[in-house]
Amino acid sequence: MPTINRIIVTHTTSDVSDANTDAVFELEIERRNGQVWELLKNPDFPNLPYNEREKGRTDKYSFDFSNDPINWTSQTDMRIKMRMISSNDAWLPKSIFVIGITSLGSTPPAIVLGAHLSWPSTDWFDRGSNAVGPPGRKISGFSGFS
Ligand SMILES: [Ca+2]
Ligand SMILES: [Ca+2]
Repeated sequence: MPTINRIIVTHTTSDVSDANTDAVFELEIERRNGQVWELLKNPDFPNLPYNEREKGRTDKYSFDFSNDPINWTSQTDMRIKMRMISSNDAWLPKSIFVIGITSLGSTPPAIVLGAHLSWPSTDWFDRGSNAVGPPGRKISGFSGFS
């Protein structure tokens, strides 16, 4: 199984009304232990030098785990979530891709951890009392190939 030194997340925000947000997000990497999902890492998404998650715009994030690489055991026993941790300003993506970069010289050099070509238009991220969706959603795995 691959050892992952870096994770790249690329997402595009939907064009629909209020899809944009200025909220802060974290990445959550979890491993299944029996019936329980254990949190391994939860780094904040880095701040990019412009206004992120605006309508129709694509944002790219890189998470460096080279000091403590991730042993990616399988797609069924590992998962990656994205969680809104500030604001009540809902966000709706229209695509999300998650790439794992393995250690230098290893084969394969990268693996696709998540591919959501058409993120479901109902699957908002949100927080607060009138939230239109949960703050955290799984972004690993595969969906929406149409
Ligand atoms: Ca919004
Ligand atoms: Ca924004």
